[in-house]
Amino acid sequence: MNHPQWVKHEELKQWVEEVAALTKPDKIEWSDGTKEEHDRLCQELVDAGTFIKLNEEKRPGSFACFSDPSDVARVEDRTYVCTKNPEDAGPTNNWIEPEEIKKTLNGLYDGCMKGRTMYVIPFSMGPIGSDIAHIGVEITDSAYVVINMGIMTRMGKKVMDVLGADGEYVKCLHSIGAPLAEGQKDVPWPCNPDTKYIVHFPEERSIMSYGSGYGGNALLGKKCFALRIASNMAREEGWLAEHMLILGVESPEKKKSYVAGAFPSACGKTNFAMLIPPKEMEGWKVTTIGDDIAWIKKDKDGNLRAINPEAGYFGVAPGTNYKTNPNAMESIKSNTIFTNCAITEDGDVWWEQMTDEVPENLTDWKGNKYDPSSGAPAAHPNARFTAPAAQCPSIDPVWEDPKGVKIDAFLFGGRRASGVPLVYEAADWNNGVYLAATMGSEMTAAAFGKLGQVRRDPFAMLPFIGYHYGEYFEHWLEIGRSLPNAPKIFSVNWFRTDENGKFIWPGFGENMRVLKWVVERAQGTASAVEGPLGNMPRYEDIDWRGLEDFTEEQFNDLMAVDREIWKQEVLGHEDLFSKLYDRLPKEFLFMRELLKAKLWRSPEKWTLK
Ligand code: O2Y
Ligand code: MN
Repeated sequence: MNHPQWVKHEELKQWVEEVAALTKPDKIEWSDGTKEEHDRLCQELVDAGTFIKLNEEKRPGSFACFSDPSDVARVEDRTYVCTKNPEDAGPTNNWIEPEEIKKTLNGLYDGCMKGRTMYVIPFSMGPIGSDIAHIGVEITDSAYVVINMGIMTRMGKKVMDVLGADGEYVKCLHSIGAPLAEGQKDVPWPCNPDTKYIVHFPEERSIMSYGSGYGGNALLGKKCFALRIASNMAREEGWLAEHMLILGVESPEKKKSYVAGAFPSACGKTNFAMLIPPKEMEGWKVTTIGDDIAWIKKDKDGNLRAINPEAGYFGVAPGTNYKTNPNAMESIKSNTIFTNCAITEDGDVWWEQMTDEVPENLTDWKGNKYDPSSGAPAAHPNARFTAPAAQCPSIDPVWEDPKGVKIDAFLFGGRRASGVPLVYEAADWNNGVYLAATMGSEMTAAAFGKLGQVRRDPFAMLPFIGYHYGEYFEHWLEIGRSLPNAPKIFSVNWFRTDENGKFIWPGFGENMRVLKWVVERAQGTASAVEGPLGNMPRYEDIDWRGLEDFTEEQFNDLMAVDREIWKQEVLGHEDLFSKLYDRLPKEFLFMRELLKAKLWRSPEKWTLK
């Protein structure tokens, strides 16, 4: 078999040949990551009816596409972590014995690329050559995947140059599971509507995905590698792979701090990562390092330094607009792939809440003329944009620094209508780990379970942790033990509601007020009082310039700790701990008792005043 002369890695060539022998593609292409390759594949996708070229004047270099209606999101119930010992995958992951699932998958892969091209994509998660970065190679039969991986990762020949003849890489095998028989006409979004598997083998650091062409199921660098496999690598090697945004906060005096924040899916992480402070908070600035994933390693001085392993945003389109996230809107002005958005009659895209008015004559995400009276949305609720991070106006000047940025604070936040204050600071690292381990979020329509019910989502990693949560908590405690100056840890909640179900906190850019207190706490310059959950800002500790109408009473309501709600909350912690008991750090049991004691000692409704 002929491989490009820039591929020097014999073991990789052998793997490619083995996969080709099994999947039987018509041809093989190594992805070199050039603009010529990108343009050629986009044109091929247009010719195949997969891509629709958008109006070059309105969205230069951009394309829209509609997925198969059966292939619109990550498939958590088809996602597996396959360790030799089922206990190692932990009770929160689906598990199948590795040899058994490989037999099943190899059966499915046999001939699955017939009639198609097999692409080999070398990619780097993180700036090429960074000590914090790692390399993967994805084999796929989807040109859509190649284009999206080209935006979301550093991809192509330059990665092979770093990998050399014997570098380590994560094997990522992906097939849409839709071979073409001789003469069979293709469809715009081929996939396997009946059989999907997203399978991880942490012990051999490899991934096998079958049947879906969508997002996290197919762009294997993202959730599969950068979280599920990388969380295992991180545990073994003493670092952290987290479902976290990373942002920079610059003060008027130009002092820069960096904050990493974990929020469950669908909690507005991209909006927060690209926040624009209120104009009255003159001189304060937020810059973006990443909106979804952080890889964090300890440097020689004992600081935690983080990179964004990704190079693009795979953001949710519906709800994104010039009020909620102007930086995202600017990021997607060009060179963007839109999946499952509606298309306007003049060749642009649209989605719910992009504008107040619904444009006339839309084509909806199923490719039909949109009927606004139908009650159905024009764009799928999980419609996405894939855009280069470099196009974001708030991108931090050092976002590609191979050394990463020093993390000064961690934030953990869920969607909680009641009980959880706007912000509080954990007393120390261990209490912060407890806080993050017990965080929960209320179900939105997009998530599983009953609307409004709290789903425990420790560290916002529930769908992404690649091993047993008990060991993951222990790993976080262990990291803290070796830090001379550990970042402070905070809980935040933008979603508390009043008795009419209305959000009390305005959110979006106003979250800057909380961020300012957080970074000043990290620097040791802001005040706080000790509440039952941790250290809390008083009204006078927050900068209210431009939001003077927000009263002290409203703020105290946002910060109140209601003992009855917390009784339930602590029962939720107990539930979680009993599921993880075997491998749970036993300190947690004492920390829970201490929390109970603090709550029982406080008034029924603890308030700041
Ligand atoms: O539905 C998908 O395939 C994507 S899910 C996703 C995409 C970008 C960032 N975060 C998420 C998530 O589910 O947390
Ligand atoms: Mn995410």
